[in-house]
Amino acid sequence: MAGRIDLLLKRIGISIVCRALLCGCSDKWSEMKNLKEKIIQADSLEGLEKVRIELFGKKGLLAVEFAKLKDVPGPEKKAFAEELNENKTVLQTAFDTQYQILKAKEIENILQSEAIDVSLYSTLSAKGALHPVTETMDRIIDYFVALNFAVESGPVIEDDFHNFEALNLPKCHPARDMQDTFYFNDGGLLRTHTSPVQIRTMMATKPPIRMIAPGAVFRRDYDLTHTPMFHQVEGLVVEEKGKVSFANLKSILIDFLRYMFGDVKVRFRPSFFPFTEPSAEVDISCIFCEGKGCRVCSGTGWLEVLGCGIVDPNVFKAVGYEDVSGYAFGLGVERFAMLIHKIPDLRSLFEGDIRLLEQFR
Ligand code: 2U9
Repeated sequence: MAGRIDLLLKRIGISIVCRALLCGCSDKWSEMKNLKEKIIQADSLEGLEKVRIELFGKKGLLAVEFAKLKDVPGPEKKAFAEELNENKTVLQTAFDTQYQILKAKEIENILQSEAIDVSLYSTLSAKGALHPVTETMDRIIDYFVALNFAVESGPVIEDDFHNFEALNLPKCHPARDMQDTFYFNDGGLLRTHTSPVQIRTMMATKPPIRMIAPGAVFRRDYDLTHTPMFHQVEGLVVEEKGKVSFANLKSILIDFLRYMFGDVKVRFRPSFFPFTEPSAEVDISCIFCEGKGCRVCSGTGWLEVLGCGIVDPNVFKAVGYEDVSGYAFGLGVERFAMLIHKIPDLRSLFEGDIRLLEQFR
């Protein structure tokens, strides 16, 4: 043991005199010597801390010895104090050295126990994936961007003019009930479609216009196929009067729907929207039964996917456009995502259940 102490003391550069002091020359210091042994033998930081308290603590050995100084007779006081201080230095150095040794050991143990073998093969993968609605939205946007449509956005909190009035939906118009609205007390509302973005774009720029408006919209609806918040992509093309026709609208939408759903038949059914005249609803042949009739298409062989029409002149009047014609269309992104990914309940898209999302990795 004396050999080990000697070795350590040499390592920490303690003087021969001090070693003599600590290595058992004086009985007076035997307790300190024991504590120094304890320091060197401490094999954990907790153990070392206990020795520190015994030695350097408020009521520790050194404090007790220093307190005795006042009772040492005058001629011996200086030697006593010097010896005490030298011992204190030696013990402190021994303590610091042992602390560093034990701390290094502790770090080494942590590094070893927490080491990750990066070469190990793992079947567990926490790879992320785009939400099916985002992915479908991106695909739709990509199509129209490739055709040089600008992508526009606008506020989600709207006013009556941009959401209804300018779109040929005057107050008390029964068609307003088609889109049950969330209102704020000050008359503001959550937009029920992205059409106000087209109104704002037209009011801010001159024709021609070729734009899509993707974004979240809000309606008071909640069932298997409706959620209070969903996403739309609407499109608008405005040109000089006579330059666009329903034929242009048909051709672009047929191409778009085949890009989204593959080799489907497309049909246009006459319909009504306040902002377009004439208007049509657009169906594709059922992608589940190829038009034979199944549960998803309610036996009809057709799936309704979007609405469209020639922009009503009243809309152009509201934004101050003259001598123009245009077409517009609108679709629900969730409906597209449900059909593409065969998701039966729309609400599952918004539950944030990782098991659903994992299927789209
Ligand atoms: C302006 C002029 C015309 C946008 C249009 C539809 C037809 C349509 C629905 C599809 C499913 C909404 O999400 S959905 O419920 N949309 O059928 N949307 S025409 O027409 C416009 C828009 C803006 C200035």
